[in-house]
Amino acid sequence: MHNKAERLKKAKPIAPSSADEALGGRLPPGQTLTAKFPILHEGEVPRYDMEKWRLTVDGEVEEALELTYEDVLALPTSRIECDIHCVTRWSKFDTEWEGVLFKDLLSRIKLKPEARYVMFHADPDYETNVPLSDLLMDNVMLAYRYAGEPLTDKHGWPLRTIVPHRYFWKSAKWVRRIEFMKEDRPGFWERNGFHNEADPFEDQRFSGEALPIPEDEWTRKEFD
Ligand SMILES: Nc1nc2c(c(=O)[nH]1)N[C@H]1C(S)=C(S)[C@@H](COP(=O)(O)O)O[C@H]1N2
Ligand SMILES: [Mo]
Repeated sequence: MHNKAERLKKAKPIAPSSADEALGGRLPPGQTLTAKFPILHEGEVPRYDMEKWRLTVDGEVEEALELTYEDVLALPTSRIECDIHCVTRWSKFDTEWEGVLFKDLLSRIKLKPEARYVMFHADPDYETNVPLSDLLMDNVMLAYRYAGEPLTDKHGWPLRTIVPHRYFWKSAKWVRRIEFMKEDRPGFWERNGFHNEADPFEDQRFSGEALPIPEDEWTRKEFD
């Protein structure tokens, strides 16, 4: 008697089968939404003498670059809005960043044809690897402002990367060197049991057996 559309119109609203549906498919599996901004890193927050600070771009490039902070600020500025997802199970929606799109930096560099992967080197002694093809998207950036303010030191001032479509450990705070590579090489967490690709929507957390991270661990960290 009724076609499907009619039936749907008459049906009482039903509870979404999962919280994720209510969130419009934006929350990856196993993640919890937070409004606060957790602060996570290994080691101490670095301090800089900005006169001496440089961003090095090297590896499979025709000519290596050494950029001062002024050089970085003089590159075209863009603004992005994105959701971020940490492997310790927190996600934060609608974060706003300002900085230089990776593809705008790339347009200033002559890559060697062999360049296919990138290692981001950061303080203190942090590395993370991403395929070059992944960095060409419109929302991958070297950020120096968050939510309309300069980055705070704990969130990566003076410069951090934002790679929104990968778990947040792929977004290096305090980035100092961008190395283009022929072959892929694992970074810090990638060598320590975490997934090389790290796609939150594919639940790519670990390279082997799941590591025992307590589900509420992130709630005990520092926030702002
Ligand atoms: N240099 C550096 N960058 C880093 C890390 C780190 O330990 N050192 N931790 C990563 C991880 S695991 C996460 S979740 C995010 C946290 O960024 P936030 O403190 O701004 O939330 O930074 C990433 N970038
Ligand atoms: Mo993380």
